[in-house]
Amino acid sequence: MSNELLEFDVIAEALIEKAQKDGAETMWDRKAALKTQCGFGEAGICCRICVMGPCRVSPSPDKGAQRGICGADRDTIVARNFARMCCAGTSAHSDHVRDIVHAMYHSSEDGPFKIREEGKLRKIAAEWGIEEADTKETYALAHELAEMALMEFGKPFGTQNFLKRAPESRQEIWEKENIAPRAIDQEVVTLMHSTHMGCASDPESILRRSLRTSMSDGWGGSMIGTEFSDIMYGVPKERASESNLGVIDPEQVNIMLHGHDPNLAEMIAVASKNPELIEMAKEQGAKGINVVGMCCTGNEMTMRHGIKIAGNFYQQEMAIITGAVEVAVVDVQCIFPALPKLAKSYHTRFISTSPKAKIAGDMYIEFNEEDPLSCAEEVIKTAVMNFKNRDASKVDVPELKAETIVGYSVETTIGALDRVVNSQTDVTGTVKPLGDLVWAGVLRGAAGIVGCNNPKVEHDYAHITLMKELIKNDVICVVTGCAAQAAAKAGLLKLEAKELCGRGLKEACERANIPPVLHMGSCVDISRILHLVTLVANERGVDIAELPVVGAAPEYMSEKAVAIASYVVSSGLNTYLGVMPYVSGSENFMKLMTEGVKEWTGAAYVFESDPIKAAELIMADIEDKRTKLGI
Ligand code: NFS
Ligand code: SF4
Repeated sequence: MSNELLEFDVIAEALIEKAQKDGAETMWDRKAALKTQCGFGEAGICCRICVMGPCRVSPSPDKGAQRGICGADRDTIVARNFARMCCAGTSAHSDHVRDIVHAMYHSSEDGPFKIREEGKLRKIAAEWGIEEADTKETYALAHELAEMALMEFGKPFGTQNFLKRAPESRQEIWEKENIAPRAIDQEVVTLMHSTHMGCASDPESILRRSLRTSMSDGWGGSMIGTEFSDIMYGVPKERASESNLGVIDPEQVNIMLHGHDPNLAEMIAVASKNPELIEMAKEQGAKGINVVGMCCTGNEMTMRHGIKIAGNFYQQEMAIITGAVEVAVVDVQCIFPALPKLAKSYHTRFISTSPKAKIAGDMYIEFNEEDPLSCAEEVIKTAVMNFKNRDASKVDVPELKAETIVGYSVETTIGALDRVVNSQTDVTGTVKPLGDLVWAGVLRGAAGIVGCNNPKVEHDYAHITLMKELIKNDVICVVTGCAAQAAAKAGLLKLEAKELCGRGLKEACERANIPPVLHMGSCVDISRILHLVTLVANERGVDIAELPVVGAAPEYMSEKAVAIASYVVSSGLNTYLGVMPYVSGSENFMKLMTEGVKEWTGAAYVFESDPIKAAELIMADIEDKRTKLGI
């Protein structure tokens, strides 16, 4: 285990030592056992798309095998592998969103799934062209909208409804470049087809199709997910929360919610307030029931309920190693299959709930949208009854936690911006103040910083370093996913973080009473960032690519992040990746990603692993955009 990797995270080292003492295996043990990772895989030049392979071709054009058995060269092989990552990433986001839409389809006045934001329901219904959207009975309208959303996954004709939000110039680019996404399922299926053995070999065509598929995530599945979750569970508002492993309370029954789909998490939040279950917990000697969040479920729950965040991706094992988690309950995505085994080193019960992500090794309680509360109650009862099985000698919860402010949905952000303007004389309820701040140079620009943790990068180091560098240079940051949790833990989501900013951003934070880094939610909620950027572009009458705004994923690891980068680039924003995707084996494909794509979308992928250098590149990028705008 390399200790220098861990210096940034003061908690990690102690807990990894504890794991060793407890005989528990962690990702670091497994990483060490893997020894050197496969160079061919890392370069993307191993193909196992058909069973004549696997074919690994040489990274060098001068020596070694140049083609696989079928004749596919390194450009084709790299492009196809990349495309399939976009397919999987798009599928993951969008298919979890499909479940959210199903829940809305099952919503009713007296059932567990309700419509909490009628105004937003009617607004989206009108946006999508449903007639009489302002007068129809609420649940009839919700069911109609849900059916329409389900068609976004499989409609035979047309493109995604939400594309119309974008500036016209952007919509024209998407049409012209043939990257306007059609039905989500269709885009994924057709790209899987294109990358089947003996189909597309042209890397440019494969990259374009990858962009289109990813677009069906960003402007399709993810945007639907955000808007529909808001309609059912509430639009996030500014609220206080806490973050880091110290939110696990040794005196309570601790339930760690991990995964992505707000359906399960919302039901657990409801059930955890059931007085009978709380009473039951007290009978077992606990002070109460403490639900804590991990990864994107943690983001969803903290944004809407202020439920505390136990940590980000890299900390899922550490939470269990504290010895104080009664139940780790999960649904889909980013869950280590190692958790059930790890849980057995402690008293923790591991419960998987989704037929799409049945994880072997401990309990399975299926979550069913038609009777969602029964699963939630069973999970809580299991946790409560497990409290007595805790081994006090193995309990060690680090005291570290940070205060944080979360909840910056587009609506809430606009509300905060209203504090900047004079409500007597200026219009309120728009993004104009944000545009004004950027145009006046008080803010130099904005950066969306998103994505995961990856053991290839020192934990949270790249996230935090990049954010700190940018806010120092008056660039406001909007964050989601595990990057948002990194910011939370580092204290960047507090009002006091303004002290780390340049003069302009500090002043803006003071006037709007916001932190310089805004938590916008889960990774699906990157659609909120797209929406906000779109509103600013529309308000200024410019294209998204003209704005001094960038995307960054400094520590990503998942296929979802690859799809995200691809739809952000397609949306016109340069996207800075801190970890190299598996494309280095093809110089031509890399060139397409870093240059070629710019000619189609006005933006490109930028690879830079050093966050300080990335910040320099971003500042140059932002200043260049400003010069071109003449501001
Ligand atoms: Ni995003 Fe959320 Fe975290 Fe990465 Fe995983 S939790 S959807 S994929 S690891 S940011
Ligand atoms: Fe090899 Fe071609 Fe089959 Fe890939 S598709 S495994 S390169 S023969």
